[in-house]
This record gives sequence, structure tokens and C-alpha cells, in this order.
Amino acid sequence: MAEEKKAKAPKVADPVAASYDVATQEMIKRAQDLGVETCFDRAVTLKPCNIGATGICCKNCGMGPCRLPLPKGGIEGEDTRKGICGASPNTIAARNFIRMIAAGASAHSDHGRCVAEVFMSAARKETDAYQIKDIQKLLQIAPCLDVAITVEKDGEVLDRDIDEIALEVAEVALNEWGKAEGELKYLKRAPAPRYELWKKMGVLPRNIDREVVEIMHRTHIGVDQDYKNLMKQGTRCAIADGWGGSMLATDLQDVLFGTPYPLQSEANLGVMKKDHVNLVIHGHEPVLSEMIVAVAQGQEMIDYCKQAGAKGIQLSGICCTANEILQRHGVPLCGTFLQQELAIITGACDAMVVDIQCIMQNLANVAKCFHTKLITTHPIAKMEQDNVIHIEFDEHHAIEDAKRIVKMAIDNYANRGEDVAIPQHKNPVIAGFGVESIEYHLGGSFRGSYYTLNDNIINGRIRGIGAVVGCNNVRTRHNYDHITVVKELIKNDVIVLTTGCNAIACGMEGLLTPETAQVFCGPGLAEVCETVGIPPVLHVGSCVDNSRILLAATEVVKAGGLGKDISDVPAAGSAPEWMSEKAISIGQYVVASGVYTVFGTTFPTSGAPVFQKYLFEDFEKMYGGMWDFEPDPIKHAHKMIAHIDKKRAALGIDKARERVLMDMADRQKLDVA
Ligand code: BF8
Repeated sequence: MAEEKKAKAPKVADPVAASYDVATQEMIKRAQDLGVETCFDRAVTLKPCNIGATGICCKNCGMGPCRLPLPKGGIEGEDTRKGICGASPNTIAARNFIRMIAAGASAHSDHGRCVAEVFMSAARKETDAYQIKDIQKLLQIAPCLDVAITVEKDGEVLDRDIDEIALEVAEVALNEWGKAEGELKYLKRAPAPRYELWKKMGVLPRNIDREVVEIMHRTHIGVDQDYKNLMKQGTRCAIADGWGGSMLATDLQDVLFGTPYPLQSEANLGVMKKDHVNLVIHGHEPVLSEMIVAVAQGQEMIDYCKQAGAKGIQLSGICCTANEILQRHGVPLCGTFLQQELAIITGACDAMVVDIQCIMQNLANVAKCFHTKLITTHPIAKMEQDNVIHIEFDEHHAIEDAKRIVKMAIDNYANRGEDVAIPQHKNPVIAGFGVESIEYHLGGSFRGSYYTLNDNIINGRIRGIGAVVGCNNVRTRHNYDHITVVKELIKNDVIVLTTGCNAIACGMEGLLTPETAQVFCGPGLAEVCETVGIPPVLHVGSCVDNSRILLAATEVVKAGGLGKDISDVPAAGSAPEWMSEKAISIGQYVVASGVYTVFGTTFPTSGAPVFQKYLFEDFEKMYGGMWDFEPDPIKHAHKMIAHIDKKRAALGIDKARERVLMDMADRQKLDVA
């Protein structure tokens, strides 16, 4: 007799296990109650392929995929695994790894090219929407591109016309993507010993596009079959990203939209407002979001919004767009990468406008369950679902495009249902630090140098610098690793520079305020933060703004006392919850710049131990920086701290720190007495 089968409930995520953040937990639960699937639930049913995840699946030709799993118990003796063509695990893992670098470098750099093109339109005065906003920054970057800022006339040195400089900067900058000869001009911004090392190693990038194309060529079947040679090209391409495409994107954005300076705002889903039109901006291009911010703050849209019965327009951001509009305008952060579906699940998102990168296709499916208008804007990033509206954004009619988008959000306010649940969780943030503002805050306005920062590192109050960046990854508890690593670093007197989704996670947790220092920091860092009034965790922007960290590290070297190259500085990098190919490109250019860099959650080369050892050990001998992997966030932080201490010892400043600690103990004894 056939037994009646009970209908099985679909497996879903445990909200508390899935996220460290209470607002996120609430929204995961609400989605499940409403029967709306999110990435957290999909992660429960969709498990990663262990062979692909460890880098040893080759699908670069039609004879495969060739999968070379590690034998149980590891490799004893010779590693005899090979693909149909004979490709070794090292070759396969290195090919996959540098293809990730190529994709990540392309994402950052193609974004940079788009900014350069808009910059060119602005310089040619083809658009009213964009102008040169930060002349100081223009004058600062022009010489780095070999563009003169003065001109000699009749034996006199005169300032050159700003429009002329802007036009030449635009031409030279755009040329960096595809010039036929030479090397990237920005490479000389690195400390001289670093530049010379790259030259000696043969990794000076020629132009940005070429390095990506060469990776695709070398990783085609039957080309480069030496993991060391493959990594040489991976390194060259990554440098072209960090010191090329990303750095140009950051600089040109600063010139067009203004260099960020510290400002106050808020973070987390609780920034959305029930009685306001909620327009969420998601993606990576400030070229789009800057216009939306300008239009939404204009009187015309404010009046239109009032007519629609809303109290105002609440803009907020997701992913790196969030960081861009936060650091220049104080627009609040709505959430990290893993919270994008949840912003719609509040039921209060009247429109979500997206451009490029880190945008989940499932947004369209979630939007179908609510009134939310989902608007794509970029010609290279469309969605197949029929509820998605495409409004192609063009710098020549940017204001009109932005108005259409903002109006669409306002018009949709009336369609919002009664069932709205905005989590009541948010925290204040101070954001918008950069090379210039760190110099100002830590150097003083009259001094204007990194010397004070160096001085505090030398005297041991600040143990070192941690750059903690990168994504969320649904394979680990949302934000937990980010927060744990950062808290452990500041507890041990390591000042943290943060970008990307780590910066948003820190904001959500309340770590981006000066008050944090007294609660979470070690005594030395707390004292410095209190004296100069800065948070111990400095928000320095989006993922392309990791280039700001490279330049800040260069300023530290220039200020003196901490060695001659970035690899001498007591500093370490980290991406605790990385997932994107961009993160791999960032990791590689940070390593190539001389910084020890630890990734969490997973590492895409563990199936090829010899190649992984090359990245984790041999790179230090070649570049002074190397990769590491540590999924446990406390151990992760302590690996960084151990490296920082190793650098302090090499500089001979380890004793100074011991004295600082003794001072504290002495002070405590005095307190007891
Ligand atoms: O460039 S940190 S999830 S948002 S890739 Fe994406 Fe990763 Fe977030 Fe920005 Ni960066």
C-alpha cells in the first residue's frame, strides 16, 4: 500500500547562523515567512564543487573539463595528476588564478575607462552635467601623467590654463588603457625601490588592456605551462589594476566629483524610511549615482515628491556605490553585498537602480514579489527577466536620465503595499578618509605630513596598519569574520583602513566612530584616536579606492623612519569574506606591492599544493609580500599581527612598543595605589 508522502518543507537558512547582523537576520526570516527565496537559502541547498573551489578543474578547452581532485590523504611522492593535454595541477590552478586576476582587473579598469571617457566629455565641455570640481587634485595628478601645469612665456613661468590641463590629462589618461609603447605612467608613484624591483622582475605593465589580453592568451590550451611564468603575468596584470585602472578611476572621480573628506552619516537597512520614497542605488559607478544624488536633492524632485504624498526622498546605497556616495555626500549605507535582496524584502524599496558589478540576478525575482521597480542603466549589464526596466545612462543626457529614474521611484510610492517592515537597526558612521585627510588629521594642518602617524608607529602606540577590505561571502556567517578580524586588530593597537563591503560592515557595527576607540581599542591606539579625534577604523572608500591605501602606504614610506619600501612598513592586508574575482586582483597587487595578505573563507588554489606554496612562501622572497589563508577570524587577525611584529623587529622598533606596554602597566599600578 502506497504510503502517503509528507510534503517536505524546502530547506532554508537559519537566520542567526547566516548573519551576525540583527537587521539581516530579521529580513532573512521575513523573506522565509513570505516565501521569497534569498541567497542565504540557496546557499543551504546549492553546495560548491570542491574540485572547482580548490582550483583544479580545467575547462579551457572542449576535451574537458579535466578535474584533478587531490587524493584522500594528500599527495605522497610524485604528484602524477594530469589533464588530457598533460596540464599539471600547478598549471591548471595558476591558469584559473590568473584568469580571476584578469577578470577582476578588467572590472576595476573598465570602470576606470568609463570614468576617463566621462572626464574627457567634461574636459571637452560636451556635457553640462559633469565639470572639473577639484582643481587641486587635477594639478596634483597632472605631473604624474607627465602633463605640465605651468608654461614658460618670455622667460616667465606662468600657470597653465585649467581647461587645457584637463583636456591633456583626459587624453593621456585614456591612452593608458591601450598605448602601443612604454609603461604605465603611474608606476613611478610607488616608492623608488618598489618600482626598481618590478623592473628587475620584469612585471612593469605596458598598458592596462594588454595585460588582460595576454592572460587570456597565455591561459589558452597549449600556451604557458609554467606556473611561475603564469604568475609573472598575473602579477603584471594585477599591478596594472592597482597602480593603473583603479588608481586612475579614483583620481579622475575625485577630480570630477570632489576628493572625499570626513563626514557623518548612518549605516544599515534601518536608514530606509517608511514615510519617504526609498530609492536604493546599487553598483559601482559614481558617474550614475552622482547624478541621481544631485537630481534627488534638487527642488523640482523634492516638490514632485511632496505632491506624491511622501515626506521626502531617502537615498541609500548598496555595495561600492554606497561607499562612493557616502564619502562625497553623506548618503547613508543601506547594506553590504549580501543585503541587496533584503533591501527589497522590507517592502519599502520603491526603486532600486543598478549599474555594474556585484548585482545579483535574483534581485529581479525578489522585485517581482513586491512593488519595487528594478532599473538597469548600463549597456554592458542588463537582465533577462521581463520585470526589469532598462534606462540607458549616458553622460550627454545624464540629468534627464537621472530625473526619469528618480521620478519613477516617486511615482511608484503610491503602489507600496501596507506590509512594510524596515528593521530598526542602524549606526552612525564617520566616513570619507583618504590620503589627504589622513595626512591632515594625523599630521596636523600646519605640518601636513605622515610623520605623526609614523612617529606613533615608531613609538609603539600604534602597532601597525591593517588594510581590511573585500566582500561578503555566503559561505561564511555574514559580517562575522569582518567584524571579528577588525575588532581583534584594533584591540591590539593596529589601526585599520577599510574599503568595500568590509567598510560597510564596520559601519553597520558602529566601528566607524571616534567613540569606538575607548570601547574596543588597545591603550596605545585609543590614546592616539582620542588625541586627534579619529575612529580607529578609517573608511577610505570603495574597492577601486584600495589605490588610496597604496598611496597612503607610499606616503608612510616617504615620511621616513619606517624603511625604504612598502614591504618594510609594519602593515598587513586582509579580505576575511572575499568572493569576487576583483578581490583576487586586489590581493595580488597588494602582495606585489610588498604587503602580507590574508584571505578568509576559502582559497582557490588549495588543490595544487606546490603552486599554493609558491604564492604563500616564495612570493615573500621575491616581492616582500605574500598570500596566506586563514578562515578562523581570530587566528586570521593574529597572523597579521605576527607579521606586523616581525616587521617592527626588522626595523628595530619592537623595543619601543615594549616600553609603551610597560608604561601602561606602570600607570595601572599607580591607579591601584
Ligand atoms: O567592489 S567588496 S562584494 S561591492 S567586489 Fe562587490 Fe566585494 Fe563588495 Fe564593491 Ni568590492
